[in-house]
This record gives sequence, C-alpha cells and structure tokens, in this order.
Amino acid sequence: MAGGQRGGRAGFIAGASGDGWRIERDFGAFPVTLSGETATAEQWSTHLTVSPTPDRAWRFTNFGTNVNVAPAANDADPDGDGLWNELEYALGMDPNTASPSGRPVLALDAGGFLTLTFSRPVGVTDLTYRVEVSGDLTIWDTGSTYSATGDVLSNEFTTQLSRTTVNGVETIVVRDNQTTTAGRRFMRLKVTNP
Ligand SMILES: [Ca+2]
Ligand SMILES: [Ca+2]
Repeated sequence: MAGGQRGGRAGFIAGASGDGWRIERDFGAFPVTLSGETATAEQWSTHLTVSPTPDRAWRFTNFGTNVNVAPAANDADPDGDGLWNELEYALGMDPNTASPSGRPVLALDAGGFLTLTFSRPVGVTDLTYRVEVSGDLTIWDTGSTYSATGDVLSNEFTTQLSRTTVNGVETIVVRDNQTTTAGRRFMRLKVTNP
C-alpha cells in the first residue's frame, strides 16, 4: 500500500510514524485512520485486513518476520540439521530445532518395490510435491504429484498406496512401479514453489 491523501494524513495507527508510512509487517489486521488537516475535517477509521500467503505466515510464526532473509530465508538452515527452511515448511518440521525424525523414508516392500513415505501439512497449499523415480540417478521420471491445482495419485511410474491425515498433517505412501529385482531403483521427493 502506498501514498496518502492530498492535504490530509493517512497511516497505520500500529506502526505509523509521523506523517509517513512505516510498515512492520505486510499482513494482519491494521487499523487505518484517514483525516483532514483542519479541526473540522472529517475523520474515517476502518480496518485493513491483509492475508499472508501460507509460507509467509509460517515464516512469521517461526521467525517473527515474513522477510525472506537469513535466518528466516527459504534456503537457510539455522538449526543445522541439513534441511533448508523451505523443506522444513514442506514437511511440517521445526526450523529452529534439529529434526532427527520426520524426513521422507525409503523402504523396500515384500514384493521388492521401493516405497517412499513423506509428510505434507494440509495447510501448505503453495508448494508442489513430486515423487520421482530413476534407474540410473540421471533420468528421473515424475510419478505421484500433489499441489493446489490438483493431485496425480498414480501414473505409469508410481502408485499411491495410502494417504492419511492426523492432526492436520498428511502421511502419503507412494510405491515405485518397477521392482528392484530387475535392477537398481531410486526414489526421491522433489518440492518446488509452486
Ligand atoms: Ca533446518
Ligand atoms: Ca529442523
């Protein structure tokens, strides 16, 4: 938001500074007052509500800022556990505490198929999760995909085995469609924005 009223004053009461604008954060419910310069001028008060994107709300909750700079930056790792903040956000983990658990888990089922289990908070609607499979770590095929624009639960490359939600976090299990008995297989989770 920018600008003001000609011949008058406009500003946020919370965070307002003199005649200018000083915005401490760019989302929330802000009281706004518009008034004229004279004593008889009318004054209007209202509230301006600005909703954050899910990732900004998460950043503010965990770091007290919604600005994408260290230690709150998407590619920062302030807790030193090897997971960037954006991955911590994607997987529903704590970015300020080293996270020994909660990472995607690879396993081999009884039929010799690789499975990948990962978490996805239901409120994370601004990221895309893709399960990818490969036989050589060079060519990766995109299997099950989850995003706000629609999910592909299974395709020629992978099959979703289960999807459960507990306390607002989905646990998704996806299986490779090629068995490891025919050769080496690899699976990974790729997260992008969007
Ligand atoms: Ca981390
Ligand atoms: Ca962590």
